[in-house]
Parts: sequence; structure tokens; C-alpha cells
Amino acid sequence: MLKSRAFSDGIYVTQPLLPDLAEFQDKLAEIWASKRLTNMGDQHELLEEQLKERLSVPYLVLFNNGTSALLAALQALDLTGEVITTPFTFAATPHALALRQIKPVFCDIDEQTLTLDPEQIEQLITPRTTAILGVHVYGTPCDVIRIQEIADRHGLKVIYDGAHAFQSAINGQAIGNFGDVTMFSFHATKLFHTVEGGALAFRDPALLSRIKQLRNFGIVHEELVAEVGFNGKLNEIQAAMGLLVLDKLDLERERRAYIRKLYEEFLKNVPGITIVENIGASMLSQQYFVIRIHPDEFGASRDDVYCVLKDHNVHARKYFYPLCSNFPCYAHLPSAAPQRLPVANKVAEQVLSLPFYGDLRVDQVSEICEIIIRSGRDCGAT
Ligand code: T4K
Repeated sequence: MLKSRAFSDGIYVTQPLLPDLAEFQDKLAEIWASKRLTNMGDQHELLEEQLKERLSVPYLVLFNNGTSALLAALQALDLTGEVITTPFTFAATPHALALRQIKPVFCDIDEQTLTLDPEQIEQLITPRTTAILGVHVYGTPCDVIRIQEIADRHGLKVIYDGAHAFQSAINGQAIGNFGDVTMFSFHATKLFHTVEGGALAFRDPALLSRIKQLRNFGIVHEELVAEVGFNGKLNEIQAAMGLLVLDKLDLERERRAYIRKLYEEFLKNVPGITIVENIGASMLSQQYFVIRIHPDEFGASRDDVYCVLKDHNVHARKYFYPLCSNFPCYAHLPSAAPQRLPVANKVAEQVLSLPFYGDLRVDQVSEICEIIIRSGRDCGAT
């Protein structure tokens, strides 16, 4: 098939936000002069401070990626046994549990928000359950009120995987202020990034020294290693990247808001396509733009649309298919049985994350939507 000229270079689901090279070179010169490359140097400390403010949270600890941050959160909260979580997420969420020898217990998702369905949580609680791990998927907040009520009733901890939820808010309250701990990912594919990176946000001051200690091999001081920790530190070069990306973030968010509007205009009245809304978010993360394709009504399946886009050099992504509960390493778990997770299994077949980043042009968005709409007509006709 002929590739469109608009897409001769390939269009990907995202493109990292990059600072001006000259600005980055200036930062590098500063780091060179200081000879401080890692272990909580000036860039690191400044970024930690700025992110704490930006995310409006009392405490924030930087990590070298979101997964290691999540691992540290599980350890800092002394979680063991079983943790109830969603299968509709990136592999890192259940993997962090499994790596800590904790059994993930999969709970179905709500059809509208695509986050943990609070109605289904309580029946999964056993004497071995120690926590609920919700994911603010695509930046849509979990039902934090009901999850907290359930956790309080059963004496459970609450952790949120907020990898997609940078600057998301619920009723004006920043998303990092719910549950015991919230993890953020600062991977290059994220709205705010440090190439690779992540953070934990929390409100309990008692967690601060423990989390910092776990990030640095369990070291308390030169002559005391208190427990088994690991190397979760973000280096100075990546922290410098974060500081520069932070300066560009507001503009990127505005651009993404505009692109979201364009997509919505083009796709809102197409039968068989629904736009995934960040229900319950008083401020959007602007991390992803996701649609659901209902093949009976639309005429083509999600996989058909994915392939047609690919033929045009447009690389959308099926976040999150396959469902984590169907991975070979989890499929044997009783909670992973597809009949126990009907909504998640259905949604995983429908979702498609479309290219979404500030530099996407209007003509490109319009052409992507035309290709999608045409694919429904063409496949439906055959
Ligand atoms: N929890 C959740 C809910 C998550 O979504 C994630 C990560 C985590 C936890 C773990 O956080 P981290 O430990 O990663 O901090 C990407 C990311 O690697 C991953 O961070 C992210 N979620 C996941 C949803 O997406 P892939 O395998 O899809 O990435 P990749 O390399 O295929 O990139 C997607 C597209 O982005 C590429 O087609 C092109 C573009 N791209 C990518 C990179 C890396 C660029 O233009 N430049 C780049 O440097 O996982």
C-alpha cells in the first residue's frame, strides 16, 4: 500500500519532549565543572524540590525508573502475601509485586473508567491480603474514595501506580495525595521525563528516610547498612534533563490539549468509536489519547485499524493488550481466569492509543482520523 506523504518519516504513539540542545549542553558544562555525576547531587536535589511543588505533594523521592520506585514502595510499606490489583496495566505493575514475592490478585475494571472496579475488590480480600494497588490508567483517577473506605475497613495499605498521571487531579486535589504512596514514571515516553526515571509521592513523614534508604542500598551512613536496599538513584545528567523538560511542560500540555480537541472533533460522531475520557479528573494528565473500537458497529476491529494505520506508517499502540492476567507468568493464577475478568478482557481487545504529542500537526491528526474512518467503511464492505 502507498504510504501517505504526511507520514513519510513514520508517526509513533509518542515523541519525547526535548529541550534545546544548547541549553542541555550548558547544563552538561555545569555538571562537568562540578564533577558530581550521581548520588543526589545539585541537579537531583533541585529537581526533587521542583517536582514536589509541581505535583503539590508533601514528600517526593526521585528514582531511576518507575518500576524501581514501585518496588521500593512495596518494601517500605512492608507488604507481603497478596495484593489486589488491575490486570489492565503495563507489565511493570504486577511484575513489581511478583519480584517482591507478593501474589498479584487480579480484580476486574470498571467499564467506564477502566480502573479497578471497587464493587469487585472486597470479595477478593483474604487473610493474606495486605494492600490494594490501583493504577490511574491513562491518567484517569481510580475511585480513590471507595478504595480508601474498603482499605480502612480491612486494615489494608493503598498504593497507586500513577505512571500516566503526572499533574492529574481529583476535585482540584493533586493526584499524589491519595493512598499511602503514589508512583510516577518519568520514562522518555511520558509527558514529563528524565529519559528514564520515576518518583514516589506520599504524605507520611515516617516513610521519608526509609524510602531514601531503600533507594541507596539500605545505607544509613558510611558505617551502617540497615537493610537490603538497591540502587534506585537518578543521576545528575538525567536530573538536568528533567529540569529542562519541566520548563517546557506547560506549553506541551497546551499543545496536547489542542490535539485532543482535534481528535475529538474528528472522531466524536463516528459510530462504533468511543473516546476514552479521563472521567473523574479535574485536571487531565494529557499522557495518552485512546479510543475504543466496537467492531460490530464500526465495521472493523481494533486489530484491523491498527494494521491499516501501520500500512500508512502510523504506529498506534494497543496499550494494554495483552492483558497482564493473560501473560504466561500469571495465567495460572485463579484470579487471572478470563471469566473472572470479563470487562478487562473485552476492553483489552478494543483499545487503541493514537499518536499524541505536541509536535503532531493538524493535517497529520486529520489524516490519521480519515484513515481510521475509512478502515471502518472498507473492512465493513468486505
Ligand atoms: N506502570 C505503568 C502503568 C506503566 O505504563 C509503566 C511504564 C510503568 C509502571 C513502569 O514505569 P518505568 O519503569 O518504565 O518508568 C513504554 C515505556 O517504556 C514504559 O515506560 C511505559 N509504561 C509503557 C506504557 O510504554 P513500550 O515498550 O511501549 O515503549 P517503546 O519503546 O515501544 O516506545 C513507544 C514509542 O515511543 C516508540 O514507538 C517510539 C516512541 N519513542 C520511544 C522511546 C523510548 C521515542 O520516540 N523515543 C524514545 O526514546 O513501553
